[in-house]
Amino acid sequence: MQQILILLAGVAAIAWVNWYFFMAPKSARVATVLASGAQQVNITVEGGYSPAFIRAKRGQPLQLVFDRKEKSPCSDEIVLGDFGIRRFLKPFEKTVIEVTPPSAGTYEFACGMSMLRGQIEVEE
Ligand SMILES: [Cu+2]
Repeated sequence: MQQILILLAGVAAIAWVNWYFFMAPKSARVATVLASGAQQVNITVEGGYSPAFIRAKRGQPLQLVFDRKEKSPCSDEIVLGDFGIRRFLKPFEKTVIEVTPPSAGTYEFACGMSMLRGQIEVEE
């Protein structure tokens, strides 16, 4: 009996580890929908992008408000390759970049050197 309990505990622990590392959803921030119908999300830029995972809807304007709280040269530029956008982010200022994701899928954004990265998960 005791052996069965130990076995069950072991199986449960393995299942939990698998879930935690492979199946737990990446914590994504869902863009706020404004009265105008546009979607908006604030992204803090400081040694990375926070949040780095954003969830938004297809076909609606999406305003990415980059709030840069540093002057490290790494985050000088923001690049949204899928939208052909490369923009300078002024230190300690907010820069709004508006895009309209044309279709569902994953869109990436990164710094000018592709060291800092983020993703926009677009749903129908
Ligand atoms: Cu960089």
